[in-house]
Amino acid sequence: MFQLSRSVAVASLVSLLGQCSLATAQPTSTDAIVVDGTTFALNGDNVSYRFRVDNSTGDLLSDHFGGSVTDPIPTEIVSAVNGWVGVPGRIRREFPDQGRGDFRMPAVRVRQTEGYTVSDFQYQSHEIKQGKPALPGLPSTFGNEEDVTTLVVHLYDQYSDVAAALSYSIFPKYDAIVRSASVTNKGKGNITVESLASISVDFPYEDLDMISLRGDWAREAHRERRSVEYGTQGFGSSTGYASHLHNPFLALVDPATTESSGEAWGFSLVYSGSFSVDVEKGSQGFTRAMLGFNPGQLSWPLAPGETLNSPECVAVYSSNGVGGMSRSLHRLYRNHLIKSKFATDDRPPLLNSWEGLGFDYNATSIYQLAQESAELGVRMFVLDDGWFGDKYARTSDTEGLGDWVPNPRRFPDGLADTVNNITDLKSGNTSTNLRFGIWMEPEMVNPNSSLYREHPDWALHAGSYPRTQRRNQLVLNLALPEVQEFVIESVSNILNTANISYVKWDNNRGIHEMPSPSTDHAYMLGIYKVFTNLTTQFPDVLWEGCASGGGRFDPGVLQFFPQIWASDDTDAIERITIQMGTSLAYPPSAMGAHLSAVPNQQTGRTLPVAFRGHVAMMGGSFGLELDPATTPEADKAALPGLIALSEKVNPLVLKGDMYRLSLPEDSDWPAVLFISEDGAQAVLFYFQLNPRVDHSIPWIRMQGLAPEAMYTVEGKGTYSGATLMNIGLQFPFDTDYGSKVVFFEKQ
Ligand SMILES: *[C@@H]1O[C@H](CO)[C@@H](O)[C@H](O)[C@H]1NC(C)=O
Ligand SMILES: *[C@@H]1O[C@H](CO)[C@@H](O)[C@H](O)[C@H]1NC(C)=O
Ligand SMILES: *[C@@H]1O[C@H](CO)[C@@H](O)[C@H](O)[C@H]1NC(C)=O
Ligand SMILES: *[C@@H]1O[C@H](CO)[C@@H](O)[C@H](O)[C@H]1NC(C)=O
Ligand SMILES: *[C@@H]1O[C@H](CO)[C@@H](O)[C@H](O)[C@H]1NC(C)=O
Ligand SMILES: *[C@@H]1O[C@H](CO)[C@@H](O)[C@H](O)[C@H]1NC(C)=O
Ligand SMILES: *[C@@H]1O[C@H](CO)[C@@H](O)[C@H](O)[C@H]1NC(C)=O
Ligand SMILES: *[C@@H]1O[C@H](CO)[C@@H](O)[C@H](O)[C@H]1NC(C)=O
Ligand SMILES: CC(=O)N[C@H]1CO[C@H](CO)[C@@H](O)[C@@H]1O
Repeated sequence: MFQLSRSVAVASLVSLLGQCSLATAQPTSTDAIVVDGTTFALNGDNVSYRFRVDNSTGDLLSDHFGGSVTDPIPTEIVSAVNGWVGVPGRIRREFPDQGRGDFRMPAVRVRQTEGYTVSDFQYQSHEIKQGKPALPGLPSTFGNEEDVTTLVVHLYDQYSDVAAALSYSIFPKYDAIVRSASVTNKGKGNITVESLASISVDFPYEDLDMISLRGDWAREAHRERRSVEYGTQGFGSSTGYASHLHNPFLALVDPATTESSGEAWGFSLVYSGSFSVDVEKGSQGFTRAMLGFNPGQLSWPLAPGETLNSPECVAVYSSNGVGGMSRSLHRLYRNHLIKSKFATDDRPPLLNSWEGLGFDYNATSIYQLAQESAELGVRMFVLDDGWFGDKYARTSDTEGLGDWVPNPRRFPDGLADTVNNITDLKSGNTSTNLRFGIWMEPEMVNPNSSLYREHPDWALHAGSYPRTQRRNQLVLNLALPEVQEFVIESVSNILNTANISYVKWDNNRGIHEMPSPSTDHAYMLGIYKVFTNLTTQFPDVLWEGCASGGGRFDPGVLQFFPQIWASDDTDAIERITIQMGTSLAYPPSAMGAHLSAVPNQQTGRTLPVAFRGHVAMMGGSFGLELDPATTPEADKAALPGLIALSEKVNPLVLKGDMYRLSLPEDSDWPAVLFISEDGAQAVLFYFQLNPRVDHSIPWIRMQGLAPEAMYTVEGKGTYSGATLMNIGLQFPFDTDYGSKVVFFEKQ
């Protein structure tokens, strides 16, 4: 029998239990990191994150993550212990461990040498570092001493001699806190880390909605909003990659939060492998949110002295709705995640050979296609799949992957000869040379290849279980140093043989059989090593990530590759949803988006060429996916103008702030406004999805403009920001699938 719960002040709880002191010390400064004894505050321009040590237990307790609070905060009152849930299950914790009365999901689970999974991590010390140290072997946000400050809290489990460290970095201008965790075996026996979250936040709120991005191949990043219910709910990936199925991103929002108002917390995991996102509303009414490794694919062995570092998770807070949350993430990622020199550099409009020629070409027909592309005004020609393999020539998807030598029959004079001829072509009517890009899929192997004949053990497998093929291919085990070397060498060789300015790095299947669960993370450490090597060796190459479309669209990849192909679905209507969804977490600069031939290869739909072009130019990397020789004349005639327009909007898309004015899931008239960093220019993208007969012409209201400033709107006149935001503008459409691109100039 239990007494009914009742609330007691901390003081009486302490006397009741004789063990639990929750009194708070009180930092009051607005410095980025304020420490008072063992009470910690991280302060951004508009965010505070506060936590403290419970001196009697050594546990780290959460106080606040939300709007700015720089004053002393009220002492927390904790409900008395009645029933089964112990004190650890009634408080908000920073690093919940397992086995001592907190029945919610643990952020860490260590199988100790003796086999049990209890642990007790207690505060030991802390340190503050100006700037932000890199995370060993893993991608991470970066910044100098003015941008970011880091607090590291060291914890120790004295019963098992296991140490943990929690790293908190604050980027004050972005209202972003970046968290990671590590576990070190300080004992004499082997232990296994069974789960480790990068971040775990306990919110004192019972009513929250969660927003995530779900999908599948060719329909990535569909926004899903649901209310957080009692118990656990979550999603993740066990594919070995971030995957199309769920993106490593979570937003928690107040149920009343909209695109432009209300509180929103965004969490984005800087990792490209299997992951787990869990949200749990516990019996006490708190909501725990956790992102990190997928515990089903970790079991990471730690010998004495070894450490496991979690990836880092970025957490941003905004009181300006989901849009405000996205813009914080966009700015942070543009300035402090993407390392490429092309992060905010104009991207060359390109033409990719795939939809035009597929596997069926030779040096002559490729050169011809490049010539036709150059005439249209593109700045880069990309040779897609089909150019490599000798004994097992890549002329279909049944062979050749792994044999990274140019096909001598298709390129009898060598690849360099073709590249030289193509880069001698002039783009459009300009004197600028065409650039050349190439497609590769370096992590894969076809059993029909010389590589596989020589090294069958390099493919991922589990003992004698059959090696499941997808698209006739297997995945190389990037956890092996010899495979890392092989990939570095294969790609370097190709890049050294010809003047190649761009690489599209594809990856067309998930991981099935693995030698052990920990291979999942070991693979990631391996591939990050390869990415680091190649992007350091070839900093002038523009790298684009791709994995059957958006199968690896994550912040880990963005560290190395400034752009990622958002989806194999190039249907412009589908793309509005996919690109707007992707923009929840990722800057538009990061999205590859192409105008493709009609009827669309995936949906069979035929859309006007302008509509296709306008949707594609909302992505940072614009291109064409068609064969000019078979493109209808009227469409072809429109292409030079659309390419030129894409170059005009590109700087705003790459560096501007994005406002999603209306969403395709809510409205027949989705719209996006990009505003330059200095606010001097803006460009509106406005679409009509379905034709409307005899319907009033809707008013589209802007956001993010200066109310007092005057703006000249192309073709409309000059209006104040207040008028444009509070009343808006009308744009009639006189055809099916209408689209408008409208420039604004601030006076
Ligand atoms: C907890 O311990 C730290 C370090 O000994 C001390 O600075 C701090 O004042 C203590 N806090 C409380 C609330 O007793
Ligand atoms: C710990 O693991 C290593 C490597 O797996 C093994 O060689 C060693 O014998 C193990 N040590 C103990 C004490 O079990
Ligand atoms: C290249 O292909 C075209 C058409 O597919 C063909 O006419 C031509 O003879 C081929 N050229 C070479 C060198 O194989
Ligand atoms: C190897 O390639 C041939 C075609 O050259 C194909 O028929 C066969 O299915 C391929 N084998 C595998 C294992 O993909
Ligand atoms: C490249 O140009 C040279 C010189 O004009 C020519 O001999 C060669 O055939 C061309 N190669 C290709 C693949 O177009
Ligand atoms: C090049 O100039 C010609 C003649 O003025 C024009 O028809 C064509 O569209 C131009 N090409 C591009 C890519 O601008
Ligand atoms: C490589 O091609 C680019 C674009 O055509 C050109 O600007 C550059 O000079 C070329 N570099 C070399 C070494 O030929
Ligand atoms: C890349 O890897 C190669 C092969 O291991 C090595 O020789 C080279 O030094 C590495 N380069 C960088 C920049 O890491
Ligand atoms: C949206 C919001 O509250 N913005 C504020 C963030 O903090 C800066 C500096 O403290 C203010 O100027 C903004 O108004």
